[in-house]
Amino acid sequence: MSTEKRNLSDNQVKQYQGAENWKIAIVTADWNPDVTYAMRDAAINSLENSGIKTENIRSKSVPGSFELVSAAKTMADYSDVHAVICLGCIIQGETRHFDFVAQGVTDGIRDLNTRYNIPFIFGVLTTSNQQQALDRSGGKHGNKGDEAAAAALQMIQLKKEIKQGI
Ligand code: DLZ
Repeated sequence: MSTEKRNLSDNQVKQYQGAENWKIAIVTADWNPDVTYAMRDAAINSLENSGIKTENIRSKSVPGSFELVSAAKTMADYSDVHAVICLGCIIQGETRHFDFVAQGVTDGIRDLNTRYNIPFIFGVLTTSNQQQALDRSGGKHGNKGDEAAAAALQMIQLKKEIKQGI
């Protein structure tokens, strides 16, 4: 499935009323740091451009993508963030490890979204090689960190509107 025409990184930065009070957590996997840190930096930049205060962005690292779920859950349990952005990059290797890590983090983030009333954003690349990952973390396919930030803000707004009956 091509994302060329649906690249959220191309979208203009959106502003939301009250966003200066929104708190966002970012959890980033240390595996493939050239990719994941570039996504994290882009996400932070996007959030700030949308009016999120720097002090309201809480950024933490985990060893690998598999640990994203646990850290995201702890963020939800022990902080007052309005959304958790999970960033990782899983690159296909010679063994089936890729499948297990990718399945685990996908299922885990999906489950968090159904169990908690804040959004957990799936910003995990699953690619065949490093070039594909670089293309999506500041390369020709944009930066998925931007997209994750945009998705977080849109979901916070959506949940607010639903709660207010709008
Ligand atoms: C072990 C492993 C491997 C082989 N590949 C990746 C990867 O491509 N991307 C990633 O984020 N993490 C990888 N990991 C580490 C696991 O996510 C996890 O940190 C370890 O299995 C320890 O639980």
